[in-house]
Amino acid sequence: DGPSLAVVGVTGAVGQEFLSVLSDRDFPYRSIKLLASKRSAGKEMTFEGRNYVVEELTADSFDDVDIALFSAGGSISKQFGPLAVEKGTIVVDNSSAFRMVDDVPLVIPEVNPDAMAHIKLGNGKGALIANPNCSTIICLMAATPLHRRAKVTRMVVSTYQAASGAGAAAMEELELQTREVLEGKPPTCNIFSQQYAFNLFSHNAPILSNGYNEEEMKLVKETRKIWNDITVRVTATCIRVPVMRAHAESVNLQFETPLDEDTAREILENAPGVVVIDDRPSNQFPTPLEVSNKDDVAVGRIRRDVSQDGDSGLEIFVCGDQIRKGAALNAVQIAEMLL
Ligand code: 2RA
Repeated sequence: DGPSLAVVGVTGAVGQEFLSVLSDRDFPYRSIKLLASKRSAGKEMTFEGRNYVVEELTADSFDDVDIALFSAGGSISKQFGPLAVEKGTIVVDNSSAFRMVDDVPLVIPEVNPDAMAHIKLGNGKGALIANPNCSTIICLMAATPLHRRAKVTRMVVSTYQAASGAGAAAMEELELQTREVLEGKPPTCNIFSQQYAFNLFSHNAPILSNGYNEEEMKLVKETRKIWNDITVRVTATCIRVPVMRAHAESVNLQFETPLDEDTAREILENAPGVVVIDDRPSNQFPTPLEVSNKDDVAVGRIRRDVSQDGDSGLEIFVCGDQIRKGAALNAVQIAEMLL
């Protein structure tokens, strides 16, 4: 038993991870529709021992759907999300299309579940809930427990973002380029305009008039919305690095009230969805490979910020799987809150 589901963008990296997470967590559903573009319609997929044929996404796809998980890009979400809501579907949208719309909850279940408390399944009323950007989710899973205790007044984030954030094709290109470079061949650059293997570059998102790119401003704006705090000062530098599927982020926090590193470590050790990897003697700290394909976000390098007076500043280093907790797991957890 359970709700009827639809997965929109099922052939993409996040779409496939939706299915993995739904299965891993035994999400209850009475039916599931696999939806994709015309190009992918007709493909056969096996899910939980049953064979499905991918259907083309149309305006009529949501007639009998209770919950739809979207990850097919902003334009598809804009075109079909509102149509699904009109049919009474609750849409959990992984795109950036609606994240900053005032009455659309932007939710990390461990962080701000109350933001979607008014949305109920089964009353025939559709709704739209936005999944935050992956680098925002990963950062705030660690920063929020500390914020709740000592109120963050300023957050400086430097991200080291994996290929998966640019899609499955970017992951394939990273692998191809790595082979090519090792074989002394010129790298194939289709997804990115420059060599990615053995290199790193400023995130590929468009640069805005203030010199920040869209990825950086997502972190700034989404943090303020999720924390419901327009006073917190946030700045970010987002970099694409040659790593497959997990983001790493260096986070500097300034607090309104002092927070010493031991207390911070204790808070993080008790934080939901967070694991502390902070072994100074053996220099063992979070790595993208360690967190890949896992649910938890790992945090380490927990230390007082020596550039600040007393315990008003803290440095941490966070790693999280971009496709899982950064996208699919977070969205499925949102859907679980509707059950
Ligand atoms: C990235 N945050 O990593 C984006 C994916 N949504 O490029």
